[in-house]
Amino acid sequence: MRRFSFAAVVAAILVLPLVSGCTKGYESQKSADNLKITLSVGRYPLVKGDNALIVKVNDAAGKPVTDATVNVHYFMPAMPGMAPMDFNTQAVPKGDAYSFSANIPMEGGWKAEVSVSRAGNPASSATFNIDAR
Ligand SMILES: [Cu+2]
Repeated sequence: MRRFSFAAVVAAILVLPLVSGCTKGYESQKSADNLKITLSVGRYPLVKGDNALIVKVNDAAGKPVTDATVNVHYFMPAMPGMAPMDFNTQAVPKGDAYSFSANIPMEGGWKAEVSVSRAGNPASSATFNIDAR
């Protein structure tokens, strides 16, 4: 019994990081003109199907920008035997941030170009690399 428990503990120690690695989130921040754009997702890598992502926008003073129009272009560049896959969606305000759903049809490397427009300003954009498995 004691031997079995020890084996179970060792197995848990070896397996837990692998399991948590699969559910660890993603967060990346990029500068775009005077703004900081942060893309995050709770479950990463993305999966085939629907994924809920969050965009945060902060101004030069670090204050959340909540009055912007946030468009997301997510795409998989052309690969041998596959035409490029392109999707556009508008993120909707959610608290101090914006949320959108990305429906991913294929595993692999994707890019998300996030464009932020504020009244009277040209759009600022940043591109993020995201993986789907
Ligand atoms: Cu592809």
